[in-house]
Amino acid sequence: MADEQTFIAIKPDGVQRGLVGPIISRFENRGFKLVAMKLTSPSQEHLEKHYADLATKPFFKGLVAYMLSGPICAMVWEGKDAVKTGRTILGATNPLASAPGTIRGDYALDVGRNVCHGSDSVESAKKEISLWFSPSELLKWKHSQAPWVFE
Ligand code: YYY
Ligand code: MG
Repeated sequence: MADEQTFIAIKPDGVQRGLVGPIISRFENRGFKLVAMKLTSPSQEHLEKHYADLATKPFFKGLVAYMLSGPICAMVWEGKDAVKTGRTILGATNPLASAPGTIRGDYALDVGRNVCHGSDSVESAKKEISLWFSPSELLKWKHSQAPWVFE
């Protein structure tokens, strides 16, 4: 599945803490291709839609407030097994359970400030990409390093 896409978003704490570059580097270094990216401050309604599956959770209100607290760097990354590998790069939801070497395991301590979002399935990646980006924002381009990354 060389062309699988996943939605990755650097949350407001990640942007404020200057982690945009280091997080992008992890996906670039692994061999993934960036197909869309924007710094954005979405509405409450948009964020409630993004986290609709969690609407009944006790932390939902705080989660939406946190996501509204500053700009978010929204991205789409493409490559082999991008969704599952993206989650591996991210680490566990609770940073205390995230292995060192993962984004959350290296940069976070608290579940409510876990720095970065990544789609949890191919189906949710499709939903999230279409919520955050219009089709024209997803660029089709040839990654010159692809033959050096893929057999
Ligand atoms: O996909 P992931 O971000 O790893 O976790 P989700 O279960 O989808 O929860 C989304 C988001 O909610 C999580 O990144 C932090 C926050 N959250 C929380 O504040 N407290 C919890 N007990 C669980 C999740
Ligand atoms: Mg999730």
